[in-house]
Amino acid sequence: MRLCLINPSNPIVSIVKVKESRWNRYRIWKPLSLMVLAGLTPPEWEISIVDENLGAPDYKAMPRPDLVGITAFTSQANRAYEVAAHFRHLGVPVVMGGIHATMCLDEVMERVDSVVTGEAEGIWPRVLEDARHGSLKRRYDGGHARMSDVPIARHDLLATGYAFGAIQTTRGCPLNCSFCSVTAFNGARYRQRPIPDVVREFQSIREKHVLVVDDNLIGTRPEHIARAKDLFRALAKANLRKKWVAQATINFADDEELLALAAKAGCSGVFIGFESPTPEGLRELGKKFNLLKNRDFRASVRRIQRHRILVVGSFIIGLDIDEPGIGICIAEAASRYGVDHLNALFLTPLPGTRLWDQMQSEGRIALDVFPEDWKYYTLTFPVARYKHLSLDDILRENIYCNQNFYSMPRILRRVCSSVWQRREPLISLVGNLSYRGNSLMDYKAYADFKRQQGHRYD
Ligand code: B12
Ligand code: SF4
Repeated sequence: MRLCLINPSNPIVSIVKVKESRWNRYRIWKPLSLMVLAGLTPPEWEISIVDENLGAPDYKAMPRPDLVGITAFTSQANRAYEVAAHFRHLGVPVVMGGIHATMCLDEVMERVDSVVTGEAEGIWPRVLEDARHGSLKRRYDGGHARMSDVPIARHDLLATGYAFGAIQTTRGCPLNCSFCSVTAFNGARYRQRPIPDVVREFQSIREKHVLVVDDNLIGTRPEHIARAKDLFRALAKANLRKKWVAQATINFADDEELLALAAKAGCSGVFIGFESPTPEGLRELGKKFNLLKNRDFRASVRRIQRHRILVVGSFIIGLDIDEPGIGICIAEAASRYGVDHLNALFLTPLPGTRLWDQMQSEGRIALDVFPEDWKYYTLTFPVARYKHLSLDDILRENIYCNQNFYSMPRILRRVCSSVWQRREPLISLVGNLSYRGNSLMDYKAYADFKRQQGHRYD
């Protein structure tokens, strides 16, 4: 039995429009979900994994699979349906799962043979068994998995040549920020994989650099932080010789022992969602953690960087309180905090979030012809009507924000300070130049976007 697992591309997020380009933005990150699914698949299945970010293959020339499994974030849904249609036309049954299938069940059901909602661990073997007997059901639900059931992902089934391999050590988040789908999908309970499983899987990853995909690697409670320390100790002891980056909340900076252990275990960078430069903005987003009284963001960032860990700060443009001037305000805040890189994204209502419910009830979703419009749900296009910012305003604010933060003098200042602080100046330079390059490309993307979609914001 042949199983073909497919991660569809989103042509809009390619850096260059040539699909086969090596410089596709998402070639950097190795997609994890399908490697996990492969890890759950019994040996009688011959598995191939296609990541269309490496270039869409000629499906006609491939041996005919007995079953196709497709994953998709919302922004990949359009292409997912094209791929599904191709295989269904050949009579090959198609199963789709992942975040989009879970949040937009009815839409997906119309376009594939079978949908798996939730996490796959508890249900995938049954789906395969049914497929083998030609008795696939229209819908399965995996719910939330037991973390000891998460298999060692089949990292060997995808090509090398990604900048980062990927691993997951925890799922779920209790914080439930209004714009984020993680609590809705993975639940509010913070669930941790057994540490020996994580170490074993880390050892099986071939890439030298790894993205730990956890939404918050250190969690929120003292017992979560104690577990993170145990994990870091175990990774250091295993002497993996790998560098990894992760996502965490700003409380990562509050524990010197945690930082020292993370660095010793190979942590070289951390993504932190600052989200808004103002307390009103944080309240609007429900980002309670960043609202802790007396938090000195600059000192927190500096404490992390002292351990030679780069800090990437993420901010959102387009909150109800945001007015013209917000772009520069974010760039100034990010420079004041001293982050190494800034990632500014548009507030985007993703299906299944509280923000989606609110914007939909207020009739503020501008790009709402689905599934066609999903391709714009990359957080790099403004898909909604914003309270105090017209389409022109919000695009301009993002451009001003990046122009300010990634101006050559500011880049040089950051690189010099990393020389001075003896922290990877080369990585800082390359990272800053590549963010600057990406943002320059956004200008053209925005012009095209305005020409094609501008009338829908009136
Ligand atoms: C790592 C990551 C990335 C990596 C992705 C690498 C890759 N190609 O996979 C990068 C940095 C590239 C990325 C980019 C983006 N991301 Co992202 N990302 C994540 C993150 C943190 C982890 C994903 C992951 O690997 N999880 C681990 C795997 C094992 O879990 P999983 O994917 O859910 O898979 C399980 C189940 O869903 C199910 N399943 C999945 N697929 C299938 C298929 C079948 C057939 C079956 C049966 C089951 C099944 O089984 C798996 C095992 O249980 C998630 C948050 C999260 N907790 O999931 C956000 C998340 C997926 N990203 C999100 C977003 C919005 C984006 C971006 C649009 C914007 C951005 N700039 O971040 C881009 C879009 C990329 C694109 N191609 O268009 C949203 C998606 C919401 C949505 N409705 O789509 C999430 C949920 C975060 C959030 N804040 O809400 N992301
Ligand atoms: S943005 Fe981060 S902290 Fe907030 S709910 Fe999502 S994963 Fe949790």
